[in-house]
Amino acid sequence: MVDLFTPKPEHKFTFGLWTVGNVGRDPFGEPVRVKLTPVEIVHMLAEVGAYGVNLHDNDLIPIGAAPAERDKIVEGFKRALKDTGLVVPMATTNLFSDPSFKDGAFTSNDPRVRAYALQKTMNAIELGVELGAEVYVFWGGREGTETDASKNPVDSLKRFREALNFLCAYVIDQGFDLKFALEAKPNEPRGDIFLPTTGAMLGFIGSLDYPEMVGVNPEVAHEQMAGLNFVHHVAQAWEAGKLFHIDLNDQAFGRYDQDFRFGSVNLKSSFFVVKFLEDVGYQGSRHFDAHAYRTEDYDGVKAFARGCMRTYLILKEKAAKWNQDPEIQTLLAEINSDQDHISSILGTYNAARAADIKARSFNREALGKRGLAYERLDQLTVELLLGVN
Ligand code: DIG
Ligand code: MN
Ligand code: MN
Repeated sequence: MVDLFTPKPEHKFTFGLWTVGNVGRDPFGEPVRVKLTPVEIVHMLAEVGAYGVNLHDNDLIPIGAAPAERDKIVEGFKRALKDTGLVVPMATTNLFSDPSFKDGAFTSNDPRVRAYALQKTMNAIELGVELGAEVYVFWGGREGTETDASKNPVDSLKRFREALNFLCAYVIDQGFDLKFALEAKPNEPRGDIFLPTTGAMLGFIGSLDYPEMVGVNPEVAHEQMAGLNFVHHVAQAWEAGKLFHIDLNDQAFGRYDQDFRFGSVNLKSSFFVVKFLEDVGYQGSRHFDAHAYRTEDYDGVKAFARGCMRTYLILKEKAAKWNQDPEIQTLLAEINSDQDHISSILGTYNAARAADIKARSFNREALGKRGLAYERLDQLTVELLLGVN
């Protein structure tokens, strides 16, 4: 059935090979689904209506594969992309699965590991560029500690900065048209991961040699694991011109990284994420870095993928309704009214403005007594989401 909520390429919905290809292994159980080939995953994503597919290097090329095998795999993958019309907007490096990265990659205490991580990333960047990727994600899943006796956090930041500067310079030297997107996570698989939130990443980018090349890839679950408001983080990244990519999923607070289907836990915060992205005209991928419940077979995995995209589109339609709802918009106009025409004295400093503000008399009691009608506004939002208005 084709309806308003049927995904189309213009929606730019993408999934990683590792998401719908997740075989359901977890720390307490073995795989529950057979492993699909990357080509089978591409065809499954085409069947559910995705626009693109993302990948870590080793999602496609087995680690240690000979160049001839690598090229053969890439050719077959490119054929599947051509047959289905799917694109590869984003690529990244797996710097967390192989035991050599057990103590991190760029922040490892072993310079041989740091050098190997650079080599692996340069090769993975070449793979991503060959497949057409325009965004390159760095998620430092092992860049952290269990005991702070093991690493000096300042040295770790310097090592991470050195690696990113090196790789930015490599991309420039190769003439690649590629932007870097840093993805934060507070913990798991390490006890604590360096640069744990998108805010920390935004503060770090300014210290790099090529800050204009580097943005962020906020993930819903990762900010919510830290108890933070995801849309506030996305808004700060957007306002800084650094929202280069986004990982959509869902998460219950105080849990391990659940990577649930988008909108399956926090409907209201998912609504405000979609509303923000659509209101500002975000042009990037809507990437679902999520996976189906371990209970599911591949029909369930397809239902999971369809659910991510369908929920996004339903919330997109709700956001349009919210923006047109007369009672909501009237309330917002009242809430933001400039009753005494005060906004004219706010803005950039000048001596006259400072004198004017200092000379003003403000009725502090009246300001404190004003009712802001947020309860009514939020109830209208909830009722819109519940479909009663
Ligand atoms: C996990 O949230 C990370 C890795 O899956 C990947 O490096 C990145 C890309 O979305 N997200
Ligand atoms: Mn995650
Ligand atoms: Mn992610």
